[in-house]
Amino acid sequence: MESIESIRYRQRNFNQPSQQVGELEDGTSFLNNPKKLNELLAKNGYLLLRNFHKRDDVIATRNEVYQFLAKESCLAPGSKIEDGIANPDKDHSHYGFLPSNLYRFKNLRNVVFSKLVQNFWESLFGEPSAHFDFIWFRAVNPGDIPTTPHMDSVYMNRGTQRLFTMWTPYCDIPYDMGGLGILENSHLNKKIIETYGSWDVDASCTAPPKVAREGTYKIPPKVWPVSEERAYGAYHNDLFKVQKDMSGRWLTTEYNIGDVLFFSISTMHAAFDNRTNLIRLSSDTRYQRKSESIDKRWIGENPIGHGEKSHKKLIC
Ligand SMILES: O=C(O)CCC(=O)C(=O)O
Ligand SMILES: [Fe+2]
Repeated sequence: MESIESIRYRQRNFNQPSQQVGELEDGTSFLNNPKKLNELLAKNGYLLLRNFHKRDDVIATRNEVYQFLAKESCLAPGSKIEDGIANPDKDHSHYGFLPSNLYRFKNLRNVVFSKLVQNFWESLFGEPSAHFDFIWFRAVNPGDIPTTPHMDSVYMNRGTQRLFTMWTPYCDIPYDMGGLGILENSHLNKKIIETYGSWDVDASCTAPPKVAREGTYKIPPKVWPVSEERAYGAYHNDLFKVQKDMSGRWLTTEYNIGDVLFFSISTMHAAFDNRTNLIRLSSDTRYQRKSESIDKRWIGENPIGHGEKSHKKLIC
């Protein structure tokens, strides 16, 4: 068993883990107290709830996805499908996000769009909830570059800003498998939220924007970042540097099947290295009040998502 201090990012350890990393606060005991959950979400920018989903539904989804991966020769030959052991001879580089036909998997929809989830949000919102149709489903292979630090807002801020992510693991994720981490108090960092956090990855300037120097944010909000290291919407590829810029510890935990982590689109998060021989499975899905405007890129049978069709030109 490894300790939380062993987590790594891009093969680097934390220099002073006792000050730089910590455990996420567990909100499970307040499950039936929406007032308290709302307070906790506002205070921390996230909610960790253990055993939230029906375990059998999560396991059914996990098995369905591992079966799909087995057909693609992604699992180790001769291994048990449910174990999710990666095929060391397979080039996994084209995976990361699994293909969108997975959305049709009934088991997956039973987990992420269940009555349980719907009731949960309605009790927190105090009014009907809605969700994006798009489902982000990730298979993270041993040695893959983990998710870079980002706020979800840069990918989905064309509707309400009161939008929340539900991150669901489909296997147990001990520290050495690299689960999700939250940067403590990042959701309260107005300066970063109003600069980096209000970018839109599908927008660009008609005139070239001033190139931002590292650590400075002179680019007008809503503009695609031009510097390399912020490509694909990351605040920065270097998780350690993000911590220096913003302070706060990186908070994570060991996740078990059934657990969920909810967070706001202005909460900085990232993942850690998967140092096991197993494929890590998780989904992320989005929820909001039904009465508020919704980002149309993620709605419908075949959401248009990022790219050409979503491109917005700005004068800046
Ligand atoms: O699972 C991951 O590695 C990243 C998840 C994420 O970025 C999200 O849930 O918004
Ligand atoms: Fe994210």
